[in-house]
Amino acid sequence: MKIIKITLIAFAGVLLFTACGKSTSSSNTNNPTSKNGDTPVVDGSATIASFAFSPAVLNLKTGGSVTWTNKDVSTHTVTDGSGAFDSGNIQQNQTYTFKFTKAGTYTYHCMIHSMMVPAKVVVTEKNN
Ligand SMILES: [Cu+2]
Repeated sequence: MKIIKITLIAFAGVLLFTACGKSTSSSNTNNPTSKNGDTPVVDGSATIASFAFSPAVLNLKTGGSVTWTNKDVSTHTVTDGSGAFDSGNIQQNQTYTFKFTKAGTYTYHCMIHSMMVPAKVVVTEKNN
């Protein structure tokens, strides 16, 4: 009887482990790598390459600037959805820099390519 119980517990353990493993890997897929991690930076940089903004989320402190570099042959723009900033056309290897003085979440996109996935700059107060 004792052996059966142990076997059942071990089996349940394997099931739990499998479930945990699955949920961990799926959450990784939903959260693409962020070069800057979760720690807000004073000044940040981002790239536009292969029709994608990277990192997808950039954490910044107020007063900090972000410089975007276009690594594609194609022209792109860095355009905030609520009009806070708009780079205009950025040619290959050109950069655009914007200084963020107000805290908030800025979701930006490319005006030329509607299929490009929007990215975010999350700005928090410097004193926090
Ligand atoms: Cu574009």
